[in-house]
Amino acid sequence: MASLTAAVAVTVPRFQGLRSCSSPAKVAAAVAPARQAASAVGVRASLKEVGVALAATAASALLASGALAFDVKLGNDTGGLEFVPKDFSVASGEEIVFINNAGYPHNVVFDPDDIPEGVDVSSISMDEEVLLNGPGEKHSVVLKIPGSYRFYCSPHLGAGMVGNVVVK
Ligand SMILES: *[C@@H]1O[C@H](CO)[C@@H](O)[C@H](O)[C@H]1NC(C)=O
Ligand SMILES: [Cu+2]
Repeated sequence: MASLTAAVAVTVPRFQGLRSCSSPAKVAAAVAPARQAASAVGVRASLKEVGVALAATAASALLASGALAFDVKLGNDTGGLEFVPKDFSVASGEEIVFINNAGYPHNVVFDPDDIPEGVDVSSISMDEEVLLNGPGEKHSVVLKIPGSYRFYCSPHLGAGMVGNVVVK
């Protein structure tokens, strides 16, 4: 619960829709009927269960909507040829969004020899020849199989533009 709360607090400001649907007024409105139902049967414990169920529903909805996406910059802010961050971990099923920042063109190619067994590399990689040329252009992936995945930018591989993500 604590980590869920922290994740939501960090990422929600990017999303107007989510911000409004998680406003205190609407949360109170959603919880109020549950409170009445609980007091009607007079079981204190059921209130707690409703809370847990609401949190679980909210967490899966956030995951499905990409609201918990992990952003990675392509090129650092001064045009350095690196992923920012370049070593990180995400939860299985969490969306990773690579965003063109500076020093482009860039791309995101997963190393077929350095990803978990059973992963179809073509479903997560960009083509070596395809480049993100404009600011803010994106490549999004969702990695479900746990393990370590190595990726690189093909035009800048020689310059050491490589990264690694661990899916937990
Ligand atoms: C960007 O990368 C370059 C080259 O690696 C480095 O010298 C520079 O300090 C980095 N800038 C920032 C803002 O991290
Ligand atoms: Cu690059």
